[in-house]
Amino acid sequence: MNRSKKILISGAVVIFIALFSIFLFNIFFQKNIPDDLSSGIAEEPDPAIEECKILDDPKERAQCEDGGIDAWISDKHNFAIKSGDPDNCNVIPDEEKHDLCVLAVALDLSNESICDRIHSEGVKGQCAYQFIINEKDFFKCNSLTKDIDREFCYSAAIQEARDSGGSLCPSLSGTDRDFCWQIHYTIDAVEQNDYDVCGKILTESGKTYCLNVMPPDSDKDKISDTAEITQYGTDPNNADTDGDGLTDGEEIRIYKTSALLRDTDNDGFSDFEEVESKNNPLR
Ligand SMILES: [Ca+2]
Ligand SMILES: [Ca+2]
Ligand SMILES: [Ca+2]
Ligand SMILES: [Ca+2]
Repeated sequence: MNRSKKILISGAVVIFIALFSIFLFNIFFQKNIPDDLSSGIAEEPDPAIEECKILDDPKERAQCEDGGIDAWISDKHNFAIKSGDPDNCNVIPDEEKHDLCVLAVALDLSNESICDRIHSEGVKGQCAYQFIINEKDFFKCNSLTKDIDREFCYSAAIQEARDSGGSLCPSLSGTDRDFCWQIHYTIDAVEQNDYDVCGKILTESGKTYCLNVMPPDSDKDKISDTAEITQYGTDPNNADTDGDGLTDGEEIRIYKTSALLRDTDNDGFSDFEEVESKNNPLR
């Protein structure tokens, strides 16, 4: 084989290897390249639109695919309420969402009999419960089976009477009356953020209930732990932070003196001494 033939063959081999490498590289690259690089933007299916597939009616499905399933359901709710017809909820295939749609119509029309069209027992109970709460009738609350529901119901009835400037409690008797005052004063205590209001409740269990509803006050100085830490800088575990004989609660709530200084006005007499001797501890 002469020299020029050798060069020709080596050249052909080099070209072959180069072309084969490009071929292999292409196969590898096509396989491993992420979809979104090889075909532009990724086509991830939108789950909200995927869910629209459960709808048989092509018109509804198209409407659903427009904004997703949640927007579609919300549209159906609004339409059912606007039309005042719970049958318009029937287009919603998901049982619970259908039921909630019917519940919304029942409440909007204040028509309790519509609750009967709800399929699931859970939502049906919720519908009836809502009507009892809305009636704000102390005695009807008794028909609720869960303690927490009954309490909420009583509170709604008592609050209603308070809002119209009166109190429901004097019209009741026996344990109903005691319970009514317990709720009434607990609402007052929370509203006024005043632990003393709980003391107006006659039964011991009622007082405890009220104090449990109020925010925790570990040292019982009538300032909540949170307020001591974040608002006043006093010790939540010491009723008299500055040790002057007046509790943190008395200083902050009654005498407006500093709960951190024994002698707020720095006149040589402690806050306690001035309060005892009826002098002004502030000047
Ligand atoms: Ca406290
Ligand atoms: Ca304290
Ligand atoms: Ca003090
Ligand atoms: Ca003083």
